[in-house]
Formats: sequence, C-alpha cells, structure tokens
Amino acid sequence: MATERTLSIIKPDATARNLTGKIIAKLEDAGLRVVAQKRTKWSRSDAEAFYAVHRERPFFDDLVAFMTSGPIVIQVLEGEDAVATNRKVMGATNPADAEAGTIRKDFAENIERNSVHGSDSAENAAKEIALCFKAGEIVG
Ligand code: 3AN
Repeated sequence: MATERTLSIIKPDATARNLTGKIIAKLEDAGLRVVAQKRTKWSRSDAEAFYAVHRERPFFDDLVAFMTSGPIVIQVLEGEDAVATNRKVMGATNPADAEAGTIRKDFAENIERNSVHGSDSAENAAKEIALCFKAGEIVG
C-alpha cells in the first residue's frame, strides 16, 4: 500500500449542524491525517468549476445551489491508500445504502445533502487538490 493524498469536503449540511469535529474524528480514526484545511464559502463559479464533470447530470443545478448555500471545510487527507480509505469511511453516496459507522450513515440527510465529498480516484484527487490549495498550504 502506498501513502496517498485525497481531497475531502465537509458540506454545508454538516457545517450547519456543527458536525465538523465529529467528521474529522472519523477520518482520523480511519488512519487519515489532515495535512491542509480551510473553511470557506464557495461562489457559484467555484462550485461549477469543481463539479464540472457533473455538468450534464440532472442534479447539477441543485448540487451547485446546495454547495454554495453555506460554509464548507475543504481538506487534504494523507494516509495509506487515502482515496479508498476515505471512500470507505464516507460510505455510499446515498446514506440509505451506507454501511453502519460510516460518516454518511451516521450524519447525511439524503443523497444530495450527504455531508462529505471525497475524491473518487488518485487522478481526480490530484486535480481537485490543485484546484483548492497552493502547494505551500499543504503541510504533511
Ligand atoms: P460521491 O460524492 O459519492 O462521489 P458523485 O460524485 O456521484 O458521488 O456525486 C457528487 C455529488 O452529487 C454527491 N455527493 C451528491 O451530493 C450529489 N448527487 C449524486 N447523485 C445524486 C442524485 N441522484 N440526486 C441528487 N444529488 C446527487
């Protein structure tokens, strides 16, 4: 297994319910380290750029509206197989399908308001990290 980095976002539904610390605890308990972190609020163009791959999906406009509706916490996570490890601790996209103990099972409200984002591949992680952080802001 290799040490990897992945991008994580704590979404507006979770920051609104003051769940930032509880979510970070689950990430750390899974062996991931937070090596960069910022709390911010995205503009429409920030969200559209981040979710460009979903532009043609029927839920795109709702997703952009939701992701700009409140504060988010963007993180770079580092650890063994960080992309897969993070996806496992996040749980399935739809919380109804998520395994017990995962972030989405415990905290997500529904398939859209699902508390966290995590990169789905090492290639996308590198792109998402470059979009959200400068190299000097990541301290491992
Ligand atoms: P994941 O976040 O598990 O990688 P993606 O990449 O398929 O899932 O979807 C990106 C985001 O779009 C999801 N986290 C969720 O907020 C939203 N989303 C995905 N599928 C749906 C859907 N069928 N209806 C509404 N929102 C959705």
